[in-house]
Amino acid sequence: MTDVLTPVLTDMWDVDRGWTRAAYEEKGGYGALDKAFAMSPDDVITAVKDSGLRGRGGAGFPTGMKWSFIPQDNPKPKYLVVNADESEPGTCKDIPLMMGNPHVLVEGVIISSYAIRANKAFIYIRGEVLHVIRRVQAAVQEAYDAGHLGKNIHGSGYDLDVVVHAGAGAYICGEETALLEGLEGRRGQPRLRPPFPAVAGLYASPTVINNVESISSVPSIIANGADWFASMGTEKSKGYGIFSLSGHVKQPGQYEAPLGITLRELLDLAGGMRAGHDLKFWTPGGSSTPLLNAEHLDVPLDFEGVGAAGSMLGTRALQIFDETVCVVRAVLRWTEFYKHESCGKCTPCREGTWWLVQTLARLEKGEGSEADLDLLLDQCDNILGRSFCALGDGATSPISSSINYFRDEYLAHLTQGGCPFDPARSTAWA
Ligand code: L3W
Ligand code: SF4
Repeated sequence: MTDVLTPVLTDMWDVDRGWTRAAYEEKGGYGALDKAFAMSPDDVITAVKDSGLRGRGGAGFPTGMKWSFIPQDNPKPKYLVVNADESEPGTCKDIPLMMGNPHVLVEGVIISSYAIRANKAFIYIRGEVLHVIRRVQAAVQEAYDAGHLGKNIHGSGYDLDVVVHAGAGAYICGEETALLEGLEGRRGQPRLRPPFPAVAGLYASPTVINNVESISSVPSIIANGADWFASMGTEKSKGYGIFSLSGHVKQPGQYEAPLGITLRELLDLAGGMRAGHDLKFWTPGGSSTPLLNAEHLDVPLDFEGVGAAGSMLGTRALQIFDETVCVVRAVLRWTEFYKHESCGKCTPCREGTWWLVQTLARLEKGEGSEADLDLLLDQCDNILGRSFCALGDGATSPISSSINYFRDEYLAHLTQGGCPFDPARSTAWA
């Protein structure tokens, strides 16, 4: 059994008014700032590199390495941008983190900006969550009032301003370059990479973009040391993270644990599956990550373990489905989401997601033929690796993985002339 650690990121969530500066400071918050200011910016980057922290937004790129790509001989201003556009279906970790502990994010922003020598940082929050925007804005204001932000922070000679920006409600703006377009006031569509943002990002200047949870992990690394962080997790996926469990579990919610924990262990923490039901399929990291099934209960939830099982760790958004759910209907629902959110820039995704929905909807209604399964896989092949950004690739993940594990269920729709889970057609519906 993996040791479940003392909460770090979630430790303020149950504290009375834990989102206030007073409560955060009472627990030692903002203590890592002076420790960081006593170090050179390069030493802060080295500490984050040594900790092994990898990006918590889905891709797992090493955070310290990303920071070290910022060219310091470039005379342009440097920027830090926090990607708080959490919109991946099932993903619900950054929003509760910002609600429960906004100051750990603000402290992380200050230390990270100092490390890359940025004097301006942006926190880009998805526009639909006005309550979160207000909470983070209030925390930023409190940090200014206490001298944690602004000029000559803590007498260090270092200046930093933070802007909280509300997005306009497009999933694609979670893609880092579409986010930058949005921040610059343009329509949110991805840019060609390279150049990566580290070289030419916001206003064509060197920019680090990191997920909320990545930046919020930085104060604990500086406060406790890189070795402390690296002592948790697995060999190549260090540290802890927030796993969000939703769906058919007794206690859905966010569980903070070292990387490498398994679904079986997380289910123990969440009270198990709802009474009388069994696990059928699940996503390890949101709907963009290929589905897994009950055979994968003991897969270590780290980048390598989930990869070896044929999926991706992604955002650690575990959506859990029991045997009462029709996988075809679930996949159709996700695919409609991708079709709706496709930004339209490239043909494989813009046209392909439309075709995927047509074919899936036909199958779900029992009106297709077995050849439609091959057609679906062919459509996926024409999107995967041919799209401009990861949205197109992600749209194919639930389809190809569900056909792999549940081909018979697709075929049952054809033999039964519709969804076998429909109460009018079957007793499988609970
Ligand atoms: C400089 C290089 N920088 C890579 C940087 C790059 C980025 C980071 C990772 O997609 C995934 C996606 C979703 N020089 C660099 C370099 N970088 N090479 O490293 O880059 P990349 O391309 O591997 O991934 P990405 O574009 O960041 C993220 C998956 O996560 N995902 C996420 C879903 C959505 C949310 C949300 O709700 N906001 O997180 C879930 O699985 O499908 O595969 O910073 O610049 N040579
Ligand atoms: Fe836009 Fe989809 Fe192409 Fe990405 S893959 S650029 S979301 S059309």
